[in-house]
Amino acid sequence: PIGTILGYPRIGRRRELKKAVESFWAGKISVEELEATAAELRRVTRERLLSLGLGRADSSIPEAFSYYDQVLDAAVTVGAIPTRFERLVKEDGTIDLAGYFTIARGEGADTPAEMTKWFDSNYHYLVPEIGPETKLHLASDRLVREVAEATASGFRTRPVIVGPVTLLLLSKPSEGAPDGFQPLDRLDDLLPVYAELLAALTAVGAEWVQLDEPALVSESIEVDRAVVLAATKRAYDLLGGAVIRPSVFVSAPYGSLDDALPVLVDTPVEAIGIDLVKGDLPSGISTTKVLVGGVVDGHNIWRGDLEAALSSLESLRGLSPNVTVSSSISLFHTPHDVEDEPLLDDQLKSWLAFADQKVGQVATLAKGLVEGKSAIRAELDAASAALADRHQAAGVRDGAVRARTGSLTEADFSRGEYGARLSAQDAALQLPFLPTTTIGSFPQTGDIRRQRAALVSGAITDDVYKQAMRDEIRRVVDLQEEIGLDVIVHGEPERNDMVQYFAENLDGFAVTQNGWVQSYGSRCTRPSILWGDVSRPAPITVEWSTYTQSLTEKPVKGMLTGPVTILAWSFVRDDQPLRETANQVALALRDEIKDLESAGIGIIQVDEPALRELLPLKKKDHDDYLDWSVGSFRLATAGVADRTQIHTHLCYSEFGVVIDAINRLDADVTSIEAARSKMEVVPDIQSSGFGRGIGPGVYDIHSPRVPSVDEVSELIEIALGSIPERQVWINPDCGLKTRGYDETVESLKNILTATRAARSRSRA
Ligand code: THG
Ligand code: ZN
Repeated sequence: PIGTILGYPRIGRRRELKKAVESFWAGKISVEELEATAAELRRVTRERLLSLGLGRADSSIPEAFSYYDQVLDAAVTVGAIPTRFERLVKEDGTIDLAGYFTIARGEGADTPAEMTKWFDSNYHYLVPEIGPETKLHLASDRLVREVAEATASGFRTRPVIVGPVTLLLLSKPSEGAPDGFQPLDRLDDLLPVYAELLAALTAVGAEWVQLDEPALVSESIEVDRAVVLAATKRAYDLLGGAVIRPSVFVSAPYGSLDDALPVLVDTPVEAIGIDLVKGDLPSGISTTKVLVGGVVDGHNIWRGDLEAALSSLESLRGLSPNVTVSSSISLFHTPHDVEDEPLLDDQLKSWLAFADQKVGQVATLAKGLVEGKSAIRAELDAASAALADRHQAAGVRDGAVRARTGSLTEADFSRGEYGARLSAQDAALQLPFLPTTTIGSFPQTGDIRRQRAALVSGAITDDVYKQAMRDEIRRVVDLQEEIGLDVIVHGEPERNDMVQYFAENLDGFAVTQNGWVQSYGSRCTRPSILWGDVSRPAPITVEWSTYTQSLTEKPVKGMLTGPVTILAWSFVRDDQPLRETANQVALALRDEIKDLESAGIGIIQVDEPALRELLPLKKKDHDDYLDWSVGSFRLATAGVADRTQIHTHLCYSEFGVVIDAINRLDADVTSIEAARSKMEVVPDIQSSGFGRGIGPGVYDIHSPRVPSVDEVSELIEIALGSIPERQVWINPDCGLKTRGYDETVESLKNILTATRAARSRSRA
């Protein structure tokens, strides 16, 4: 094929897959009904991709469906089933759909596979567990059946599966694996399984197969690079040497292949995918293999510069006479269709390309490659005109905003010395030893969601909605008082999502109606679109926080989402450095923080759960990232008086790499996720010289389990064992939004009981 995409959204334009999967889990539909819905989605996807310009019979349409996660799919396909779930493998060695979901979701005491971030996207995959004992074999023919299904309906599609090297590099050693074992040690046992799969795919009509090897572009893989390259060579020499197989297309999305490119060129594979958006144009290569140039950006929703994309492809022709065009990465990180957004401003829409529009761009570029530039002149001109329009449009550049970011000085990024802040805060806040608080959100009940839906549909007025939220806040405050928490939150009932809420209240952002993107499993988010210079037309949270403070004598903590997280969980503009965008958001938040302070709010939390998430894949980019990300947090928070206490919250584990950065945020109090790992991170925090307040979570909110008083006491003791007690705060791991009230109340009561006991032990 001359044009293709590496993958397409699987969740459905109306999240049909999410709804069907969740109905199946709830026992409301049968497995047959679920499979029928999934088959219909695949059919609709093939027909749609055909109508958008991909080919029916040329293998340009990817067969890249997943019920939950593509890494779990690959693991299950090759029999990499965690030991604790071996009972799910049936006598004939296969595992069915129910078993597949059980690995993803856990069952009873058997915890689900761990979830972690997929490269530099906002998607999370399930971590396979592989040990010397793992019985690698073809355990699922799902992909084979899907290709057969396509063939039967008159399509020749290209099956997509995570490749063997990436599968092993993303796996962790199984629980019983001996010290020093690495999943990659099993490569030679895994390759025959892939070879068998390739033969089976050939038998049902596949002429090409796509093996995704994004791990080859990442430096965050802990295995030695020389070992990775040797494994790559071995894997593709062997698979390339298989007698019965489709043509092999190895794709390497999310960055530059660097030294892995010559290695792949030196194997018998037929095509290599090169990400020309995140990665650089390779040099020093000359080959007759098909080079698939990923020039249509799958990371964002911009229509982009089509003319530049075509030039990149032409440059690629300097390396190989056989050049094909594709998306840079799978399109499953973008929503389905801009045309599905009737409420979005028409001018903004003309600058955007969601998955369907990006497929159209691929088709256009493919035509340009074959017929020459003149054949697509009109499309190139239209794209350039949209880009020019975007460049000069009102709101994209705002003189006042730019004047402000342009005149920042070092002093704008720094607060006073911590010792003075600590004394001022102790005097102002009068908190007890081991102060207790929550991360900010309380359970989002069905009633709260119904009120918001009623507001959006116009069934209730703004006033009625606000009153309902105030009533909810009063209940949440009373509850915290009754439980005995020291720092009170309002519970965030008025927020749909911690990023979208701010996007809706800041200039420079747009939000979508149907722009869902899969986050993990059946869970989706609707990233906001940050399209222009950011400013704050009016205070956002001040009214809610002051109302809350009017209900209690205890200090109320104002709650904001930090600049890095707002950027990380939105589609951000690509026409200026992230640093500039981050500083604009930071200044809007700085104004909000000043207003909260002036309104008498003495504690303000600025959440940055995504600080670790946005860390670039290549080490050479780390320093610059940490510099602007930490800088933007400091810019947001450094405008307050010494007496005002700034909190931050981080989650999603893996603090190691960013621990210095957390320290440099200079927050007075930092709460982090720690309960699940039994405070594993605490000694690290301590040895990094962290001298300010720290609240390692004592309640794992990801599980409905209520921790006992003893359990919480034990975690508190671990924290007190390595952190000077003056610094320790007591709080849950994360917000309580996804929990129910019963377990929340019981857990918080246990936390308070354990805290009181620790207080009296320490005093004694
Ligand atoms: N907000 C935003 N992005 C995020 C998170 C967030 N990205 C990373 C992380 N958190 C992802 N985690 C989740 C957790 C829950 C859900 C989605 C991503 C979730 N979504 C609802 C669903 O799919 O049913 C829909 C939510 C809604 O109605 O708005 O539960 O917290 N922006
Ligand atoms: Zn959290």
